[in-house]
Amino acid sequence: MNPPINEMMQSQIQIEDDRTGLSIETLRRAMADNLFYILGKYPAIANNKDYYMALAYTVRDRLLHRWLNTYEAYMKPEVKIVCYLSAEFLVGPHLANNLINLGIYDQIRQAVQESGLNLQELINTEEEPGLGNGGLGRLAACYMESLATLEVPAIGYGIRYEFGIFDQEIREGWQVEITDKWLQDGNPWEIIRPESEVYINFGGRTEPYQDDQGNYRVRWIPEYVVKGIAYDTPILGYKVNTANTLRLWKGEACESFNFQRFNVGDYYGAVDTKVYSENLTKVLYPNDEPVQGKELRLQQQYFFVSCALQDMIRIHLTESENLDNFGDKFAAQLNDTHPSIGVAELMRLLIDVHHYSWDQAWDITQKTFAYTNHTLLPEALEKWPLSIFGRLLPRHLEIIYEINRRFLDQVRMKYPGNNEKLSCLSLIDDRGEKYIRMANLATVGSHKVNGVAALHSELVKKTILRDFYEFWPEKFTNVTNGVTPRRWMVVSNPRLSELITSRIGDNWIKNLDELRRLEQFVDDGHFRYQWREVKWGVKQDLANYIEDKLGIKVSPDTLFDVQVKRIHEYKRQHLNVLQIITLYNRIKHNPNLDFTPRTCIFGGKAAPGYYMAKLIIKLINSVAEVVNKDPDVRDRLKVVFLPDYNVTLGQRVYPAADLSEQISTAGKEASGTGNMKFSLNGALTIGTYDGANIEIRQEVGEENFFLFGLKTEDIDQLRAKGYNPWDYYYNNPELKSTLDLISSGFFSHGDCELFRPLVDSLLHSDPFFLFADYQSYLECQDRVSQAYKDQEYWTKMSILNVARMGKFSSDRSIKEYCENIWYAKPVPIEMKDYVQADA
Ligand code: GLG
Repeated sequence: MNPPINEMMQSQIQIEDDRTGLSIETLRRAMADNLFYILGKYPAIANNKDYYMALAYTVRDRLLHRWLNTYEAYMKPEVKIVCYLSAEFLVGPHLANNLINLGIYDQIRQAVQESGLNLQELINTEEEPGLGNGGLGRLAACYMESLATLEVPAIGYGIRYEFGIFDQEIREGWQVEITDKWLQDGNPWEIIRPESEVYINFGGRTEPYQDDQGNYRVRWIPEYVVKGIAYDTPILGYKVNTANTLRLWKGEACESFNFQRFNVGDYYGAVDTKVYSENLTKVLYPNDEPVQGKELRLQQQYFFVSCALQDMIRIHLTESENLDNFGDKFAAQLNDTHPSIGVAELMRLLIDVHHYSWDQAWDITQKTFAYTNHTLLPEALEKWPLSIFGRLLPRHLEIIYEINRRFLDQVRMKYPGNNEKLSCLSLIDDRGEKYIRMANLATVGSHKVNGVAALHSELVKKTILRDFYEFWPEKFTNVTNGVTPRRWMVVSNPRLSELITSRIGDNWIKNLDELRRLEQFVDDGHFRYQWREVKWGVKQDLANYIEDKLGIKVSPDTLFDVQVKRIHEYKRQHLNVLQIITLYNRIKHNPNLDFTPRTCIFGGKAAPGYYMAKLIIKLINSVAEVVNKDPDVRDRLKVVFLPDYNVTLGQRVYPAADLSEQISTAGKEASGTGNMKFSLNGALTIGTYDGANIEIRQEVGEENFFLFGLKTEDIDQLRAKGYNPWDYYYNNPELKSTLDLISSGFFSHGDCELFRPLVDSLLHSDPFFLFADYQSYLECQDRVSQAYKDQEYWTKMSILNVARMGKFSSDRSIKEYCENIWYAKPVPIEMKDYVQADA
C-alpha cells in the first residue's frame, strides 16, 4: 500500500533538508557528514584542507537544484545559448564566490564557526584552477559570471588542463617555474559527464565517394582518434536561479590498452595511445601573447573546438529534427583566434556528416560565429605552417581552400585586377613558407568582429584587419571589456563593499551604475574618514601578508604603488624600475628631500621562454635588495616583488592599492582589465593613453587620473622620423645616471654583464619607447606624490573613481554582446521540485 500523501511529502522535505537546507544546524551537520562519508575523515584527524573539501561539497549540494533546472530550461528549442569558446578560463577560487552568489555567506560563516573553524582560513586553502595566462582567460571567467547573473543561457567550452599555469618561485631574484598540480587533492566543483563523450579525428587522409543517391561526398579516414570527456563546473549567477555550465574537455584514449601489442611482449606499446591521447590536454601553454606555432597547441585547439561543436550539435538534435536553425539556437564566440579552426570544423560537420550543401552550411556557420580580437602585436597573430596543418587536419585544409577560393572570387569582383588586395585578404600566406592565417579565417567565418576597447577596435580597423574592414565595414564593432563586481569587489574587498552598501544600499552589486550615488558623499568629511580607514585596514592586511611571505616590513602609511600583470616589455615594468632607481638617486643625493614615502609593489609571471621578461624580474628583485637594505632610503622607499601572482593574490592586492600603474606603450595594450579592478577598488591610475585607460579617464574625469606619455600617433611620428634613444640618454642627466648605475653593477654585486642585454636593448633600439616617455612619467609621478600629501583631496579623487566605474562592469559588456553580436536574451529559471534527489 502507498504511504499517505503527507507522509511522502514529509520524506521529501527530509531529503531536501539534508542536502539543501540552510539552517545553521543543517549546514553544520552536512559538513560533518561530508567529512565522514566523502573524505573518510573525522574531526580528530582532519585538517583545514579536509574541512575545505567538506564545505565545498556542502555548498555544491546547494547549487545542484539550480543547475539541473537551468540545464533543463536550455533544452527548449526556442532558447538561444551563448557558447563561449576559449582555450583559457581563469576562474579563480570558487568557494567564496559561490557563497556570495548563493547568498549564504553569513549562514555558512556561522555554521563553520560553530564547528570550531574559521571560514576565511578554509577559503584560503582553496587551490585555484590556473587554466589561463592572464587577461584573456580572466575575461572569459568574468563573462561567464556576468552571463549567469544576467540569466543569459551560456556554456563555456574549453580545455581541462591537467597542469595549469606554472607556480612561480623566486630564487636569488630569478623566476623558477614549478609544475602546477591543481588537481592533486581532487576538485569538488566539477562533475564528470562520461555520457557526453565525443570522438576527435587526427591525421590520415580524405577520400571522395558517391553516396547511395549519387551525391559527391568526402570522407576523412583519420590516422588516430582521441576521445573527449566532459567535466562540468556550475557557474552561478548572483542571487538568481541561473547556474550556467563551464564544460571543459579532457583527452582520453578510445582504447586505453592494446592487447595485441601486450600479447607480443610490447608492454610499453600497449599503453602508447593512452599516453599520447592524454598528453593532448596535459598542460597549458604558458605564453600570454603566444608566439610559437607548436603542433601540440594546434591539436589542443582543434580538440576542444570539435568537442564543443559536436556537443552543441547533439544538444540541438535532442529537440530538433535537423540543424537548419543551428545559428538561432547557438551563438558561438571565438575568444581570440585560438578556437578559429571552429569555422572549418562546423563546415565539415555540416557538409560531411550532416550532408548540408556548401551554401547552406556557410550561412549557418557565419550566423553562428563571431570573433573577438585581443591583441595587435604582430608576433601574437596565429598562423600555422601549411605542412603541419595539412598533416594534422587534411579535410580542414581542403575546406579552408574552398572557403578561400569563394571568398577571393568576391574580392576579385570588388577589386578587379588588384593582386595586392588578394594577397592581403587571402586565408593563406604564400609569400614564402605557406601559412594559414587564423585571424583571416575567423574574420571571414564570422558575422561580427570586435576589439576590446574603443582605441583598440579603431586600431584593428586601421592596421591588422584594415582590408577586411574596407571590404565589410558593417562587420566591425567594439565591446569594451569589463570585470565582475561580485568577485572584484564583494568577494575581494568586503570592507569597502560594506561601507558603500551602508550609504547607498546594495543594488550597485547588480547595477554598477548605481555607484554614482556615492558622489553625493565626497564632501562628507566623516565618509572620507571612513573611506581612508577601510583602505588603511586593507593595506595593513597586505602588509602582514608581505611580511609573512617575504620578511619585508612595509608600512600602510606609505603610498602603495602597484603594478601587477604579466611581465612583458610592452607593459614596461622596466620603465617603473627606471623611475624607482631615479627616486633612489634623488634621495641619495639629497637626504633631506621632501619625499612622499612609497612602497612599490610588483607581481606577475614571465613566459618561461621569454628571456627579457625574466631579466626584468631579476632587475626588480635586484633593485629591491639594494633599496630595502639602504638605511638612507628604506624608510621612504621600498620595493616588493610578490611571487606567484594569480587570481587569489589579485584579490588581496587590488583592494590595497593607492596607485595603479598602467604604463604600456600607447597602442600596445588592447584593453587591460587590471586597470578596471584597481580603479573600482579606489586606486588612482597613472597611465598612458592606451587601451581602456582612455575610457576610464573619460569616465572618472581627467582631473582624477594621472595621464602621461606619448599617444599612438606621436609614437608613429617618432618612429617615422627616426627614433634615437641615445639622444634621450645624453640629454637627460637623471636618465643617464639611472642607466649608468645599472650598467655599473651596482644592483648586481659588481657584475656589469648581468643586465647588459636589457640596457643595450634600450640604448640601441628601445622598441617600446621607454626613453621617450621617461621624463613625462617622472613628472607625472611627482604630481602623484604631491597629490598624495593632501589626503583629503586624494580621498575625494578615490571616491570619485569608484563612483564613476559603472561602465566597467562585465554586465555592461555582456549586455552589449547580447544586443549587437549574439542576439541572445535572458531566460529566468523557474525552480521545479521534481528534479529533486528522490524524484
Ligand atoms: C589580452 C590583452 C589585454 C586584454 C585582454 C582581454 O593583452 O589588453 O585586456 O586580452 O581582452 N592577451 C591578453 O591578455
